[in-house]
Amino acid sequence: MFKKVLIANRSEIAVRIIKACQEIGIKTVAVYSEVDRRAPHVQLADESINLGEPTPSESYLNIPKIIENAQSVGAEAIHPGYGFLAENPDFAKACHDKGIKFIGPKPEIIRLMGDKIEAKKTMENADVPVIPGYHGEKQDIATLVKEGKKVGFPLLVKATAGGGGKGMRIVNSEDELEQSIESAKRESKSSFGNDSVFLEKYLDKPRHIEFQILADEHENVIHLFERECSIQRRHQKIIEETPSPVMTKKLREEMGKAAIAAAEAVGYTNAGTIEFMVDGNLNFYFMEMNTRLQVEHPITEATTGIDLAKWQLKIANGMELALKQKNITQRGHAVECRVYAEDPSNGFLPSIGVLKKVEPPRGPNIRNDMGIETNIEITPYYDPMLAKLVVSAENREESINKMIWALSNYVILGVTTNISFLKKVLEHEEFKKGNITTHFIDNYFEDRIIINKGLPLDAIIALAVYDSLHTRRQEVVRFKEADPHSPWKRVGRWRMGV
Ligand code: MV4
Repeated sequence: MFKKVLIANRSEIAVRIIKACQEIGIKTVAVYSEVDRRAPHVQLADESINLGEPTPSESYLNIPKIIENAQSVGAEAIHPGYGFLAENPDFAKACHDKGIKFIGPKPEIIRLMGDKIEAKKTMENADVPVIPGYHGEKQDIATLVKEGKKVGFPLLVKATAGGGGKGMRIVNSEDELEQSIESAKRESKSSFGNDSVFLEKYLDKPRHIEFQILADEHENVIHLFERECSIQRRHQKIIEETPSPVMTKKLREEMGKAAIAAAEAVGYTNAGTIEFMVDGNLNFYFMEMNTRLQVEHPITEATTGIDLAKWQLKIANGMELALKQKNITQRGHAVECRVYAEDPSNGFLPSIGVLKKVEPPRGPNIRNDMGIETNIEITPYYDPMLAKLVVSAENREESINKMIWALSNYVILGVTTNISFLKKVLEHEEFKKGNITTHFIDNYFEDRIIINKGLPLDAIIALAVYDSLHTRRQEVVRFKEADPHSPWKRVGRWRMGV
């Protein structure tokens, strides 16, 4: 096994990966920027390296700095987590060129999957269903307009280098087509430095359902079932669950087969995710492949008992998958909520400040993946996700109710969070019935959500102080009564103000 691994990331995912390494006996090296000096991932790691300025390009995105440091501390491998450098083929290649194992697939596969047109063509050739549309080489406006008319309306224009809604346009009729293509191209050019686009039929009642796969370096590929990720806000997932409420045994078998075919088509290795769109008639289509460990991986771990982060390390070290598809089973139901430092009553604006108190809910089958703790400062430099809360139970209804309980018992003071908003989504009748699409939040919620924010922070602190004093006084009284020699025995009813 590797003796030392560098984790090129921060927050909860860095913590998650460091723990996986430590369980196998691998020494860990954290990297951090100035503002993360005291962050949990730095405290937990065996060694840590200061990357300097907090700006991502200076720190967590700084390829030469990270690689030089990995070499100087003697790390044999780098785990990129998600985001930052996780799907950057140049980084994977740079690791490889310096003799450092990149924990993920080969650079060429990351590059291929980053090009959405090439990815779709590859999948089409492997008989994996893709969303009907135009994903050809020709990028002149006349060709795109002609092809768009063939696709029909409504359609979507999407950026070839994109993902996550950037450079995307909905086109409802022929007269909007040319303008939408041009503006999608402009946005793609400025966001990705590449103006290539493709066209897709706009699916009705779409759901985002993805399959987790694991592939070793000896041509074994397995899938670990699906995750339902339709609950998104501005193309950010906020609640994920498994199994999907629409999944049937037959559909799961078909989609699982397609997911494995997709991975095999490119000679994929390590952990990956095949994203599908499923329409209202349960037709499924390949959308894209994520070549990383995902934010929502814990719900798969909770229902299969398989540790994905540890398998990433074992696979990267050349180990063969001991797991056979027929032996992988799913038990119960799991839900994940992403807790963000943002204000639902103010357009979900990020909220910054020092965390005065962090006390997550605890209990059986409750998992908290966190990169925060009391006294940590939330700055504007990075993603405002604070933590992930994952619960599991026997079935969907129980795990939703458990999640509502857990969110109700989550204490974060110092910044505004989306916790009350998450609860409102889980309490929605249509959500409870499993009637969800990628447009659920847009359909049922406004951008400004009136939420009972509770008491102001000062009042909460005053109450907390009062409460702790009150508790101590009771303890003193109990102590007094238990011990006949207590000095309190001699002071009668007089007490200091404790
Ligand atoms: C779609 C779609 C419907 N049909 N593709 C792509 C990026 C992802 N974050 C959203 N995407 C979608 N792709 C086809 N063929 C619906 C979405 C979609 C969406 C589209 C427009 C406006 C808001 C949306 C929210 C979630 C998903």
